[in-house]
Amino acid sequence: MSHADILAASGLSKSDTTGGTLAVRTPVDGSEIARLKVHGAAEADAMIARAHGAFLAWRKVPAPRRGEFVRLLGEELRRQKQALGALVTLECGKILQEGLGEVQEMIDICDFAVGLSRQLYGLTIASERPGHAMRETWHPMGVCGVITAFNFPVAPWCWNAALALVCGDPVIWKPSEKTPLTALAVQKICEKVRAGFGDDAPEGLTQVLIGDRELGEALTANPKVAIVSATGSVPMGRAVAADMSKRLGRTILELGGNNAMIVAPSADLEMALRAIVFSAVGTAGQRCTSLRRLIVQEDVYDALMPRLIKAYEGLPIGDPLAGGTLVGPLIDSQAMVAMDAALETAKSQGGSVHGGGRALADSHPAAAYVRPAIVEMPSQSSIMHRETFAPILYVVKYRALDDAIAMQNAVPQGLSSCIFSTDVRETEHFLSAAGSDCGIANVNIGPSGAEIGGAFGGEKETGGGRESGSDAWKGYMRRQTNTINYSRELPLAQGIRFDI
Ligand code: UN1
Repeated sequence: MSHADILAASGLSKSDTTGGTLAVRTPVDGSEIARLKVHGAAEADAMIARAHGAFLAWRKVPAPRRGEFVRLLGEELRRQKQALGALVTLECGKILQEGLGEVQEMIDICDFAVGLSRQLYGLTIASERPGHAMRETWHPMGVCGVITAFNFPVAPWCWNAALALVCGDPVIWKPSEKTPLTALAVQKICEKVRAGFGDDAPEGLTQVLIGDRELGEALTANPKVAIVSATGSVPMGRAVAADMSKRLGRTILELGGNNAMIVAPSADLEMALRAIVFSAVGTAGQRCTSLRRLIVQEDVYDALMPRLIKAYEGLPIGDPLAGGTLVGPLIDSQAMVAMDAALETAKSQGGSVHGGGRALADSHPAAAYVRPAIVEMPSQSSIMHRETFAPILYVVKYRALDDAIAMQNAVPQGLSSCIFSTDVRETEHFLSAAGSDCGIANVNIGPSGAEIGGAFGGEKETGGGRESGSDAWKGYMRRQTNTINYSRELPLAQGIRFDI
């Protein structure tokens, strides 16, 4: 399929993709595939006003009916999975299997949200006063702004949007400037669903803002945007948090990760090997959950490392749309420069590098294909405390498990983590309060590739937000405590007497 065919198959017309100033390039070969019109701050404010109007109507639509909208969205995504998955691959460079996986993640969270639309449960609470009842109810919160990153151009929008929509909140999406086409294609799907839904799905229920960070600032500045959920870099998250805190708005932040795997002496090394390779080189090391640090017990180090280095040497690097490719390109040449710089720093800190460097330079001179790198480090030096969005896997040895856990927790980020061990004492210790400090802690699987059923997010510089499954929906609603007096008396709480 040509690049133009992929655009057409995902419902984008010539007029959608031409005539603007924002150049969109595909990392597959570096060529320009679209020029999009960008929005300005005034248009952002108009969208917010429209979304707020939509909120006033949508909050009164019964939640299961709102769930029906998300059910239809999931159905349409099922129909368009192939086309949208290919567009994800074309626009961000992840291999087609992962592009399709991302759309599946959207479908999964839609299914989850449909069930949730009948389970937005509150509580009944025992009152200390006779003839009184207490309860806790959950109400729609307001407009939800969603800022997403290039590496997962569609799934994180859907984790937020599917929940926000059943919770009664319209959504304004500001995608990365590097991946706006997938957002436009998804918006077309939403509009199609809305057109077939009925009058109770208001105009402005879902909207897309195309442009740079100024538009993100339009969302954070406007008090009509009740929630801003942002996925991306730590500096971006700090800026969002600072702006939102000025007006005490709500944020959901999912920022950097610096995820580790501990390989213990009892580990099944064959399984560990497969998990390491998928989680370190999948999406060319550009997942926030990518494996970046491998902490290997010294007794199994020599059994594991030669096999790992050999597996890396055989990795098929190439066109992510072609079957058989496991490593696609980085998003752009800046990412390649950052990877080279990190490898140089690692060497200067005593690292010994296997792999790395540019690949396919002759056939794809305008793209950023790289060979994934393994770096054996003498200790966890400063470069290992940084998240470089590239396929670099740092490896260090440990002797005692507590040292490995301390090393794992010593970085500023706290998203995902895992241990490979068949010793239940070790695995339970790793999952205990004294173990991993991350939002995600796994046993005998890698740190990436989470299912939607669990809450997704992490601590420290990762931002503390939780999206997707479990009770993450509470982040999109406001909690109300109700006390109802059905007696003929007016007793005060805490036994206070106030007789007039
Ligand atoms: C991201 O990289 O921003 O757990 C999200 C995973 C995916 C989501 C990654 N389900 O790797």
